[in-house]
Amino acid sequence: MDIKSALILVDLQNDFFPGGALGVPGAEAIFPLANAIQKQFELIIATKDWHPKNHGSFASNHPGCHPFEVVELKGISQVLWPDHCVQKTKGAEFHSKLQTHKIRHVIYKGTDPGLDSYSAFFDNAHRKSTELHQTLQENTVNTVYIMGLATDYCVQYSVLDALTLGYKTFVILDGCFGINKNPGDVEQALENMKTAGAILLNSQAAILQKG
Ligand code: VGL
Ligand code: ZN
Repeated sequence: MDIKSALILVDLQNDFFPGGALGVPGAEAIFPLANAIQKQFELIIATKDWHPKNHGSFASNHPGCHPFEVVELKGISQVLWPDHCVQKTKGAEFHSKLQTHKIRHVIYKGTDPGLDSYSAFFDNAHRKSTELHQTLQENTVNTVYIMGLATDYCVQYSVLDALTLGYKTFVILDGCFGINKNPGDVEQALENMKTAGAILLNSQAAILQKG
């Protein structure tokens, strides 16, 4: 089978970088690598966490609750976050250090106020899908390289769904940074992805392999 691959850049938005509403420690180290690796790909897709102001994942929308507490939302467990990536705000924009001219599609997720969406493919209840799978199918992609933020949330769930949907899935390790709400979360996420069949590699190896 011919390999046709796509690069998926997950949530490289201001709010997920240090200084942002939900800054991931160390994440700014991603830029040299995110920009360099784009040269190896013809098809680059980026995702955006894109919440309405009244989003159910925001602690501010649950009176008496605080960020990082866990509640139930429509029957599923939900971590409450500080307000982040609110539609059309500066925090939801791509970071200015990210090269964006080669990004062909932007996939928006987390738009339903009642449901969160860590995965770039489906909401957390697997009720609705984004346009990502269809976009990949239209481009006859069978292999995805995934990197971005955060390892233990959106990267992990996007990778697991990509595998379930049948994509050969590479995770670019040095291109992922995690939140580690609980110590060990990132390690566990990497283990989960590996167990599900993802191939974990670093950016240099990905470049060599693709070059
Ligand atoms: C994310 C928490 C809340 C992510 C998005 O991009 O990993 N994490 N919303
Ligand atoms: Zn979010």
